[in-house]
Amino acid sequence: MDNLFTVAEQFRPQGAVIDVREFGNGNINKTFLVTLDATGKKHFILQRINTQVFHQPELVMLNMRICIGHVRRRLQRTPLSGGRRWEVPDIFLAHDGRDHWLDSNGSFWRAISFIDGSQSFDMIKNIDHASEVGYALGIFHNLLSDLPPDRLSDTLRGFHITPGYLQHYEEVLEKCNAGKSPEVNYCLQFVSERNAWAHVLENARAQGKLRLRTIHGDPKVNNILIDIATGQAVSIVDLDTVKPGLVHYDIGDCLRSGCNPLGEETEKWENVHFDADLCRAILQGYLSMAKEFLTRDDFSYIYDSIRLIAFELGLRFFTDYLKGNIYFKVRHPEHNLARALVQFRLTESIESQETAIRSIVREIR
Ligand code: GN1
Ligand code: MG
Repeated sequence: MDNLFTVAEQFRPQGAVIDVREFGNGNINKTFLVTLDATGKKHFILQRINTQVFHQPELVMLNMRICIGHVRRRLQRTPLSGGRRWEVPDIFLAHDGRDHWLDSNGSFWRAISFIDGSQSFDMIKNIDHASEVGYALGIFHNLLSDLPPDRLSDTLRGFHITPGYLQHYEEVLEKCNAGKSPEVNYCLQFVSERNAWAHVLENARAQGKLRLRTIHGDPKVNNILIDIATGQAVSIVDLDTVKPGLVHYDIGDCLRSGCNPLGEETEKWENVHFDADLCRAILQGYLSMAKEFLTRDDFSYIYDSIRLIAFELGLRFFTDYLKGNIYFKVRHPEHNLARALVQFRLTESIESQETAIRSIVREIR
């Protein structure tokens, strides 16, 4: 890897680079915060895209540009009500005018602006934070609701198609000889009991009940930036997975992340639970912006989407554990197993509250 300062300097910074340090907790790409000696903006974000995951990073950048351009035009025409602040990152160009830079090893780098006065949290803090997280996803879907999804490329084939993850899991399982610890047995059993149901969203899509839209793909709590001064959501970042999909993937992902107060990295997986009050707050925030474009069928699959995306993420972590930790970055060999246990425990908690969750959806739709 080239010297990080050299990489940062490729993006024509308005000042001398004085610091580059790792930033955030991404599981796929590497993210750095660059600090400049400048009178104007003092920071920007530098990222190395994991090209083992994103095989066509140029298309990731193109999707991002289309999406940012669309949101900017919409906001110019109709600013958010109440003069609310909403930001989209700027993409910095490299010296050759491109939106990325390849280093001598072929690593793919890009730079975007840092949203001033904002911060993000790995875990949900309280009810107000939850409703802001939901509101942010609602704004995002609302602002992109008139962008035809076929304008965007499919930059990550199979992303959130649960039956595909199941098939991959079966293939991995056949080849690996996982030690049969009680935790591994729990996971094996957990997946086998939900095999048939896991097709629920893709079946609904095949039946024409749900349709593709432009989605974020990864609207978890720490991708939503909160204004330090007002506590309001000001941006949703990590636009790598913006592509055609079901909004249900996003709704499910936002809720599985936002309603798990212990967070997805907790070591106390037995204590993980799904908090229905946080769920109500997130959905209230979300639906205040999304009601107008959701259909009756969309509403009827919200419960399944929450259960499914928690299950799916558990399955993805567990498969990666069985495969030897290829996809998600890990800090130790059992890390993906621990993450899978968290998501499966969360799924169980969601299942045990099905009636309550369905009635929350009915109450606020
Ligand atoms: C990955 O890299 P990061 O943290 O933004 C993953 C998401 C998962 C998430 C779980 C492209 O996102 O799907 O929900 O980890 N992104 C990809 O934390 O697979
Ligand atoms: Mg991401």
